[in-house]
Formats: sequence, C-alpha cells, structure tokens
Amino acid sequence: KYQAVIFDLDGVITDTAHYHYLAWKRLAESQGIPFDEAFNEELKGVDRMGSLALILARGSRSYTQEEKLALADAKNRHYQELIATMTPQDLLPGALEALEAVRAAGLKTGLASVSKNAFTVLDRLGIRERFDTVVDAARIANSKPHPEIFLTAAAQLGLAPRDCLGVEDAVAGVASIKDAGMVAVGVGSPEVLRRADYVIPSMREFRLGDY
Ligand code: B16
Ligand code: MG
Repeated sequence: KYQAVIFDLDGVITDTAHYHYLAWKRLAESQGIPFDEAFNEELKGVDRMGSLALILARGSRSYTQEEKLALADAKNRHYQELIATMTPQDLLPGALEALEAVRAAGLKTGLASVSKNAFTVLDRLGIRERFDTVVDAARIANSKPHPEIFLTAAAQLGLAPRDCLGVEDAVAGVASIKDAGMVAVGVGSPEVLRRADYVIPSMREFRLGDY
C-alpha cells in the first residue's frame, strides 16, 4: 500500500524532546518567564527561532534581534551539552524495531526533522544508515506545521505524498504530514493529536500492517 514511511526524530525515534524541554526551561526562567510541560507541547516540531519567539511572547519586555540570537545560541549550547551524552540506549522503545520492520516489508525509510542538530543525534544513536533519505533544517525554508519538510522527503525518495506514511508526536508535525497529503500516525494522545489518522501511545505499538 505504501512505498515509504517518513519518521519525525524528536519524540518518535528518541526523546530529545526532553532535552529541548530542559534547555528551554532554563532559558525561559533566566528571563523570568514561567515554563512548564504543557507549554512545551506547543514548541514540539517548531524550529529554534520560532520556539524562542513563542517563549518571549509570554514575557513582559521586547528583545532586539541581537538579543534573540544570543538567547537562541545559549539554549542551543546547553542543548548540545545534553545530547553529547546520548548513546544508542537513548533510542525510544520500539523505534529500531519499527525501522527494521519498514525495510523488511520492502519500503523506504525517511527522516523529517526541523532540528539543526538532527545529524548529530542520528550519529549519537548510530542509526544514520537506517534512513534512505534525511531532511533536516538545512534543506527547508519553512518549519513544521508547513508541509514542506514532508513533501521534500517524499520528493527526495522519488515518491508521491500519497505513497508515504508519516509518523509524528507533535501537533505541528501531524499538521505538516496531513497538509502534505499523507496518512499520519500520531505517537501520543488522541486528545492532543486530533488530526492524526491513527494514534498509538508509543512506538512499541507501531504495526505497519494496521495503517
Ligand atoms: P534545533 P523534530 C524539532 O525536531 C523539535 O521538536 C523542536 O522542539 C526543536 O525546537 C526543533 O527541532 C529545532 O531544533 O534547535 O536542534 O535546531 O521534532 O522536527 O525532529
Ligand atoms: Mg517530534
């Protein structure tokens, strides 16, 4: 039925979402802006400067472009310190099995991550070779929820969007998949991932034959 499965990275293959959370929390609190898990949900799948803009909008002062770049850089340095300790043990349960199952079924594998650190994370996890194509921040102009990233992944695989299944944990990511014209598997809660065609609680429940 499908010819490829295109996976999100953060929150699907590995829990870098937690490291982003820790790094943004420290940054937000340094500016006197409260930060919690619920607000963090809105940042998932949103690129670095977009996330920063959402955080600073909750504060009371305005920032120059120079200040914003310095804050984004401070967050990224903290985030890079956190991911430097990652190992293949940090693959989410079921993620490797899902990648193996997709290739065993004769389908291609793709990765769609708006992170500028995507290749570092893939290398830390030891899974770069498991993807037939990777689209990261360097290849796109528009972050999720825009469909560009999933459309680019399909194009790089030489496939039409309808031949691809997308897998995402974020509201913005599911929107990107759906607006690209693909079927979406959400990983998380159905109340949050309302636009997903199927929702599974974790990658442990990923069954290619069910979609
Ligand atoms: P960076 P994904 C996204 O990755 C994260 O979900 C999001 O929280 C983060 O702000 C974004 O990458 C940018 O990351 O600061 O490393 O460039 O979910 O698309 O794999
Ligand atoms: Mg994600």
